[in-house]
Parts: sequence; structure tokens; C-alpha cells
Amino acid sequence: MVPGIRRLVVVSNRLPVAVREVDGEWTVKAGAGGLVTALAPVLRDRGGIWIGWSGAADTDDHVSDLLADFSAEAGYDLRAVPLTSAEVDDYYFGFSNEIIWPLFHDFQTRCRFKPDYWRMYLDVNFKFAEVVARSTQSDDYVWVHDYHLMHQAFFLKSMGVKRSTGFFLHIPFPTPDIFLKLPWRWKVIQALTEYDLVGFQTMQDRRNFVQCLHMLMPEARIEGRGAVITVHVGSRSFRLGAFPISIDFNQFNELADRPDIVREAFRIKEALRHRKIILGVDRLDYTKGIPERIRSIGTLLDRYPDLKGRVNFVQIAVPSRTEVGEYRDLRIEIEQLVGRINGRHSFPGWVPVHYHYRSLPREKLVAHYAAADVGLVTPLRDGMNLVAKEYCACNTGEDGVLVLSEFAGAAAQLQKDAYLVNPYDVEGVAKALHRAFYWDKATRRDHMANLREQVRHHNIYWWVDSFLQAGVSKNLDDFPPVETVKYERG
Ligand code: GDG
Repeated sequence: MVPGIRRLVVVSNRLPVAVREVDGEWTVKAGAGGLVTALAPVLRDRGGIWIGWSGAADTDDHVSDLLADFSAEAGYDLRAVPLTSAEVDDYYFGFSNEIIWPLFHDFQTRCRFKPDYWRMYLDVNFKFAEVVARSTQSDDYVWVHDYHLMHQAFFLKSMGVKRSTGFFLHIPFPTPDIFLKLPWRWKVIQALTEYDLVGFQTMQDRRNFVQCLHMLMPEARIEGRGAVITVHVGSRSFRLGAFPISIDFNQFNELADRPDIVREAFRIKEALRHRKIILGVDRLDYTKGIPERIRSIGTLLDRYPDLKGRVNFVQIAVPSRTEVGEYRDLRIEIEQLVGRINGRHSFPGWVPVHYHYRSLPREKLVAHYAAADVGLVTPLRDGMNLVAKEYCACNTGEDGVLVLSEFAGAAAQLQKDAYLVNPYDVEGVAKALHRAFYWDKATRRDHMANLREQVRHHNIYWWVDSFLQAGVSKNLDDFPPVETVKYERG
């Protein structure tokens, strides 16, 4: 537990619950992600609050009642910010998903810089800030998550509401040549300087931010080195830090060893006749490099016929942003590629690519991780990538290989023991897979043991504590560099 922390107030685009209407009946289900797992105890201990959109357009009375029941059970408050469908369209699908998401992932040509999106983004941020102001007290710590809500500290201040604030960016922060394309670049940078602490996934993201800051606010002065530094702009100061997010290692590790999941993993291997399994798991998103990955599998089978009939590539693609045309096109492209490769290489008794377009229950996902001989994680750009860490946590037999994109934030921590690849280089990825196939047992074990150790120490609890320490501690000497911190809990 972080000493000195007051009531914690988490603010994110979505509440950590899924609210659904099925046949006129509303239901609320708790989210299962690591962030919720890690934050829930802190929120419970301090009587905290989580503020966010419920996911339903125009939160009605039923939803508020359900959230109140859920809050009573969870031990912390959930406060829904109601959004109209026009707000969801322009703030969420528009500004967040058609401007910031592609731009910050270096896909500038996919951006639609519509001024209406920007205006709605500001309106919705103001709306959120009003709820934050109403729901909090001056000694609360307000922790804002992600690119949808960069203007919270700015609006709180403009309302004259004084709060201690921290912001964590889950996605990458781009280099100046990309960030400067944003028509509202100065206002976004300026808004971020209004937080007391801004956290990034990697030192590289933080460096990119500092470069943009120097270009747009030349008066900014940096003080300090190490994981957390101080920036002085005019009369005010704020902190910048790198805090690589992680997972609840013990939870995944223990699940992977549970007898029913061990059996399920065996069933998966058996169904694929104990051939080596290469596994990909992603939200179906263009940043994740799924088409490039499937092409690499095609190249692998073309170039290295010794692997024909000896490997299976299993891709789980979780439906995401299905309302958006680009995402539908991506799904079609992937299905065509899978069809082409299977059509070209299959023979009776062997189909090389198994593609699942659906979300699996957590237990099934863990069984797939545990069954896989190679975790193939090749995003074109990613803030961190939790799948890479989950794969290691579930590899309790320590005989898997992680093939990881150098453009995933996770590469900064895992580069020594993962097989790093450039996801655009289909021949390079195919070659890496071929080599990984022949790695001997001892090599696999050495690397996987190191990877697991890294993830076990730098777990989600370590991440929450590091951020909150940086947010509330007076003394920067309390922060040893990220790389040397050893932390265990879970
Ligand atoms: C953003 C940033 C950053 C996937 N398939 C299933 C399933 N999943 C779960 C995984 C994992 C999560 O989804 C995906 O997390 P990632 O980190 O890989 O990617 P994003 O969703 O893009 O997350 C990213 C992250 O925020 C945290 O800061 O790492 O860079 O883009 O936890 O387990 N879960 C279940 N079934 C599936 O089929 N149950």
C-alpha cells in the first residue's frame, strides 16, 4: 500500500464493468482486466471512486440502480458519466479513435482531423471534469487514464477546482515529426502540463514527449534524471515518469497450473496432433500487425518446407470497434489471407492456420497460452502489449519462445530474452520462427525463465505502487530507476 495516499479516484473513458441490455434486461458484469484487479483493493481500502462512461448511450435509471448495487458489493463507488450517441460518435469514435489512436501509433495517414471531433472531445472532457469536481474532495488523488481524457486537469483548474492529479498514457507517445501534425498540438501538450504527474509506458515515450515539449514550449526546463524527472514551465512544475504497465503474474501463473486448464491445454495440443503451436492473440486492430503476421506464416511455409505439417499457427482475434468501416475491412483482409495460405499449403490431415474471430473466456485463453510453443506478438506499434507478458506468465513449463515486435513497449523490458523482430519484415519474422522452432530445450528454458522472472517482479501491483508513489511522494530520491526495482505481490 502506498503511504500518504488519500482517497483514490480513478477516471477512465469506460467504467471497469460491462453494462448490457439483452431482451430489455439490463445487466452489469465486472471487468476482468489486470488494471481493475490491481486497483480494486486500493479503491476498497480507501473508499475510492471510479468515474467513467458506462458504455450504454444515455445512462438511464436502470443502469444507475445497477451501478449502485455493484458499488455496494465491490466496496468502492462507480460514477457513470452519461454520454449521448452524438458525443460517443464524435468524442469516442471520432477524436479518440480516428485521430489520437492512429496518430500516436504512427498511422498518420489514417487520421481524420475533423474540427468537430476536437470540439466534442473538449465538451466531453469538460463533462467528465464536472463529474470529477462534484464527486471529489480537495485531498483526493485523481488518477486519469489514457488519451480520451487528456484535458481533465486543465478543466478542473479552469473551474477553480484544486486537486492532486496524475495521468497515465496507455498508448505510445509519438516523435515530434508525427505529433506536430496534430492541428491542436499546442493545446494538447499544454493540457498535459497541467497534471502533477504524467506517466508513460517507456522511457522512449517519455523522451518523445520531452522533445515535443521543447519544440512547443521552449521555456520548459527539465530537472533530474532516472525514472521520474521534473519539468518547470513558468512558475509551475510537474513530473514525468516511465511506468511500464504489467499483469497479475501470479493469477495467470496459477491459472495455467490448474488441473482443468492443464487438461484443456492438452486437449488443444491433441486436437492439433501435438504439432508445434505458434499463437497470436490480439484485439482485431490495424496496430496489431495481424495481416503482416499471417503473411510471415505464408513466407515461413514457402521458404522452409521442413516445417510443413509440423507447425500450426493459431490466431485469436477479438472483435473490436466493429461499428467502424476500417475494422470491418481489416477483418475481411485477414479472412482472405487465411483462406489463401490454407488453400495453398493444406494437405489431408493438416491445415496450417487456425483462425478464431471471437473472444475466449479467460480460462480458455490461458489454456491456449499454456499450449503454445511460440508466442508470436508482432504489433506494428503498441504502448506495452500485455499479451506478451501473459504468454510468459502462463508458460509454467518454461519451454516456450516469445517472438516479439521491437515496436511493442514490452520490448524495452523483455528484449534480452525475447526473439525481437521487425513486424514489417515478413522474411525476418519467418526466419525467426524457423530458428525458434529448432531452439534446444536448454536455450528455451533459460530465456523463458528470465522472461518470467522479469514479469513476476515487475507485475501490475508494482506498477500501481510506482505510479502512486511518484504521484504522492515528496522526495524524488524515493525512486530507484525502473530497471532495478524488485517487487513482488499478488
Ligand atoms: C492497450 C494498449 C497496453 C485478448 N484476447 C482475449 C482477451 N484478451 C485480453 C488479453 C490482454 C488484453 O486483452 C489486450 O491487452 P494489450 O495490452 O495486448 O492490448 P490493448 O487492448 O490494445 O491495450 C496496450 C494496454 O492498453 C495496457 O496499458 O499494453 O499497448 O494498446 O489482457 O488477455 N481476454 C479474454 N479473451 C480473449 O479472447 N478473456
